[in-house]
Amino acid sequence: MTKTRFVPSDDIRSMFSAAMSAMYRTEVPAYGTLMDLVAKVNAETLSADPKLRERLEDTDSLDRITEERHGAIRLGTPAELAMMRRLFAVMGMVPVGYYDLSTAGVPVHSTAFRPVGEASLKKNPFRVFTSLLRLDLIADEALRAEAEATLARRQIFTPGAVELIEKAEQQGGLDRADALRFVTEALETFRWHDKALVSPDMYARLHAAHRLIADVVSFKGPHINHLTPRTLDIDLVQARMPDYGIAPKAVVEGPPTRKCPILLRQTSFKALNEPVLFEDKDGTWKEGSHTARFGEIEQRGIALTPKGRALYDELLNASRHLVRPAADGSNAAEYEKALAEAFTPFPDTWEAIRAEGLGYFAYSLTEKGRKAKADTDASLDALIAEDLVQFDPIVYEDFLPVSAAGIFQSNLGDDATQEFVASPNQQRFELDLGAKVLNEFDHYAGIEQASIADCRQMLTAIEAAE
Ligand code: OOG
Ligand code: NI
Repeated sequence: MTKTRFVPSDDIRSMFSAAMSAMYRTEVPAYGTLMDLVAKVNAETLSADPKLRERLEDTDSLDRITEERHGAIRLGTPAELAMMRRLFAVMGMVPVGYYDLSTAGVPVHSTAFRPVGEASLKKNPFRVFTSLLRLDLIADEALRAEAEATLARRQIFTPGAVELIEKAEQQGGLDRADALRFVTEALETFRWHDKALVSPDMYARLHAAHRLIADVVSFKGPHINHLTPRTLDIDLVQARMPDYGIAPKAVVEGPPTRKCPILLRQTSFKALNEPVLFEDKDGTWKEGSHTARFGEIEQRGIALTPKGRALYDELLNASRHLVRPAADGSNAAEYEKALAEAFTPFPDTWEAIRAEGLGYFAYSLTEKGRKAKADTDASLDALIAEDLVQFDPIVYEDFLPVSAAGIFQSNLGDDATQEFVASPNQQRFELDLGAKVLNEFDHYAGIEQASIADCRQMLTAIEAAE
């Protein structure tokens, strides 16, 4: 009997993200324009900075630099979330991190499904920020019940997708024909539907309760609401968007521009108003519209330790006490200035970030370290001081709740700000998900520890060989 060959899950993810990108460019032409702008800025940045080009050639595949890094969806029920976890697992994506966005006025909590190993991230870094609607935060009980009933009637996965998810789980993978079919079937879930599930009247009521509730409850499925390529110069793309006929959100989310980038900076173009048909009680279709889909860009920096993250949160808060970014962009320059000033206490050299224990680093032997006989009992600092060991920042692969809320707000319409009582409920989320989420700090600490252990092992091997 010949053994079936399974397609590696990393390859299925690559196939899927390429298919999603093609679909989204067709559905949202402005996104294609953004992609072109990003490719242009990346090419310019690389030709102006040969050192950066060299470094990226060593660490990333340069030809895929503008490929999407993430997308986002919003789900309506625990059952949808649980099945989504199983769907992403087929593509080697697992839930990492828990984000409570209720504090920021958005009635959802979220995780990111993403690949975790270095090889998998390199092969294809695609991840999906996935939110679950929290109807428990909606005060109007009648509306909540109506929303629940509407959500209970929809089936967001095709029978083919479910069948292939089960098959992958039973067999431990999918062969080529099944993998291709899986990608096609899975893609259906993320497609845009211009015929709503609800009447114009119900849409209006959901919308009045919160725009996000209307976005989740009114449609047949959780349309992908944005895709996000990586840019090498986010400030430049932000500045040039208007030249390309697309309206950027007011400010770039996250930390200010720095020499040593930390965490994640993001910006987007504003969501488009798209025509939608709503079925009235008499069975006729009424024209209306809905605003949900946009395009985003991201630039990533070093993953911070809990200490570094606490400092980041404190400084970001401090800056927002000084200037709160206005949705219309009227105080954008003032906000940028306040943000940059607020962040002066955050060291801006890799040496200082490391010395103060603010960021995670991957350690490796230097040229000298690979040859020299070292004192294997020496401390890490001593090995670095002797130029035997070097360190490189570990890239932050996750998300930031305050930034995510800023992205949500700007594409839900900027007047949508609403207060909710902060109520993180990771336990409930994990129960609904059917699994625990990976703690991102533990994950980065593990990568750092493993790199140190590797260095020590190699030094010991060199010593033994002498
Ligand atoms: C998700 C917003 C969060 C990000 O990049 O922080 C996000 C959404 O709007 O559904 O994608
Ligand atoms: Ni995003």
